[in-house]
Amino acid sequence: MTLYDFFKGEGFDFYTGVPCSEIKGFLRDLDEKSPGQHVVAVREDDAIGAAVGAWLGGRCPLVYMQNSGLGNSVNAINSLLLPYQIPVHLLVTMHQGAEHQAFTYATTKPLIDLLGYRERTYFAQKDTLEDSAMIKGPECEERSVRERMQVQLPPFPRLSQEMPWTRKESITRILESYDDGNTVFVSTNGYISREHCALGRGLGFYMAGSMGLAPAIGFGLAFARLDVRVVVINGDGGYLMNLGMNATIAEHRLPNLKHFVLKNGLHETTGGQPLVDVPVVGEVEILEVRQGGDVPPRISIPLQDVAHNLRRALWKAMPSPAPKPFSGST
Ligand SMILES: Cc1ncc(C[n+]2csc(CCOP(=O)(O)OP(=O)(O)O)c2C)c(N)n1
Ligand SMILES: [Mg+2]
Repeated sequence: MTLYDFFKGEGFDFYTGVPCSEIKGFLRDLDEKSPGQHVVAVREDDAIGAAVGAWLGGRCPLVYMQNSGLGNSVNAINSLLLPYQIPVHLLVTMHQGAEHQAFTYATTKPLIDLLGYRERTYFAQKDTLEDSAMIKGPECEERSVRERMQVQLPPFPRLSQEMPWTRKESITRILESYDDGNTVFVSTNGYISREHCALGRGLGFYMAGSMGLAPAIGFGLAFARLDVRVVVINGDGGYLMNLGMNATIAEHRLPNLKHFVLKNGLHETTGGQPLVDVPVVGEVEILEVRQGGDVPPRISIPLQDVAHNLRRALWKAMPSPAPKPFSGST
């Protein structure tokens, strides 16, 4: 059985990752046979973020990576997948051969064990899985593949640029302007998600850790669910940490995704250390935000409830097969 047939049979219906030659047959199959379910990422942690978004939207995601990409993924596993209990499965290739790969090869499985991620990790070499008997299958409500439903959504309204507002005023204005009952707000870690959570309006995903991945999560959700609008509320620190994701977002041109960056010129949450200026990469709206102001309350909600309740709410809002399935390459 090919890797492609195996994973399809397991019920996976969203695939993303950074390519490795060990699984080139699998990747070719994905491109040929599963348009609308495969996104090539530029970093492995971006892929994990996108997989989280897709899972929130009702998909069963698989993230593939070369073992050298596991190092890029540790924070996403530790501060996103594990605390929110989001069952993203990994396919890690055991690439080896060159001298510089020896250390990575030797530490890949111990690292997965240390992270406590063995039961959701498949290992592969040369387009073949190593024994996968100990891997839990995807825990999805339905194993049948959901089509991406193209639904005519109203365009995003424009936010007027009278500035600068405080962080709280800016977030309030974004929530008020975009909350139509069908919009999910994804906010970056630190003061921004704390403020967003305290304001508690609309459907929300409050990122506690995984700095830099808010746009990846928003992208995965918007990609999986063309019938839902997604607004990402990022900080300039979070944005600068991961500019590559914006290039991926620009390439896919999703009409249902909006990305705001609240620019205060600081890492304000960690005490106000200065930041370099933000370049505009792709479709991003940069809002000047006044420095200082009130410190928002700490988030004290169970993180797994945030993720699982949001997925349930979005699952209920899954369009029935009335709208036309979308098969293009948005
Ligand atoms: C990988 C990682 N590095 C550092 C931190 C510490 N940290 C938390 S919030 C934050 C600043 C975020 O800056 P920005 O996105 O501009 O938001 P602001 O605090 O300015 O509102 C930092 C550096 C972290 N959480 N994760
Ligand atoms: Mg900032």
